[in-house]
Amino acid sequence: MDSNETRRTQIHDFKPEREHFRTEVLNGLRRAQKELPSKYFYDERGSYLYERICSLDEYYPPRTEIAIMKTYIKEIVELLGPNIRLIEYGCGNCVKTRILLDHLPDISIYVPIDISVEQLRHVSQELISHYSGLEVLPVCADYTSNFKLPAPKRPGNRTVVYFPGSTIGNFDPASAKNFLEHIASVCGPGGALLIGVDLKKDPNMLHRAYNDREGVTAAFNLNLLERINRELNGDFQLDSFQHYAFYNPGESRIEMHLVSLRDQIVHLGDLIITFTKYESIWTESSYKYNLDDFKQLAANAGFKVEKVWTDEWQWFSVQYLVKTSD
Ligand code: AVJ
Repeated sequence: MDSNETRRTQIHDFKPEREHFRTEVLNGLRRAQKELPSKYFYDERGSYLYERICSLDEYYPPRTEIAIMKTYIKEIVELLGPNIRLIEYGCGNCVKTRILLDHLPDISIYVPIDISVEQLRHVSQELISHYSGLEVLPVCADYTSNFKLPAPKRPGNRTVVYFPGSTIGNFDPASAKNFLEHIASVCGPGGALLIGVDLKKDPNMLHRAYNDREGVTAAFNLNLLERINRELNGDFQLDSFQHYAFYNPGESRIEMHLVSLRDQIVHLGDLIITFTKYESIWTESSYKYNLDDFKQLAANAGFKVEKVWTDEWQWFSVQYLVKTSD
């Protein structure tokens, strides 16, 4: 503790470099189907817009997942067990985590990992002042990259990874398997994964969730171009691109695109990117699963699904997976 009794956390910073951002953007925009990685949505404004999305009527996942957590919290914390080290991938504002923390009085270590440094700093400070016995070890990183987890002062009984929000939906099937394998190795022997997985449902409902009436999702999508303009010296004209999102049932995914409304050229520093009218940049996929598909994916990655909780309409699931011994 500091002399003034305020505990402070230090962020372990593996924040992606500007140069890495540039490389990924340029590689994506050079493809026949132009693409941008969805992880770059979350700059300060993007994180704010995502929070607004989360309070939209049409965007059912957050409130559904929170309701599931609250309904089954006793069962959930029972399975997590005492004295755990909890590692969270993409903690955002930690609303769901707090439900866990409130019911895990003996948790030892919490490692929030997020790509957005502003939000991470803010929530870490809040958590340490609210949960006095908890060791908080925040990490700023693109969690699909390589980085080292900070060492705790004292070890926990076992590691549980928390991966809520159906962020796993952003990974295509091959990458999802790789990432779950990576999580399995982070968990170690006896470890577990608590994960939120969005489920297949009426495509019209999915369509509404990614095409809200207020246009917040559209602003969230377009903000990526604004970020590129600012950080990579670009000159995307935002009113020449349009948000376009649809459910692709054959691939079981929402696809978000930004469609060029005219023939145009865009500069990125001294590079030139050309767009033909109605050509798109694919900015995000959000895969939807059924329970059997996800069980199979988990099994392929070294996890056994031990428990599934869902809402009464089976819109969303929270699943507890244990590492199978290898
Ligand atoms: C944060 C990845 C779970 O895929 O539903 C929300 C992001 N994109 N609206 C999702 C998002 C458009 C969201 N995830």
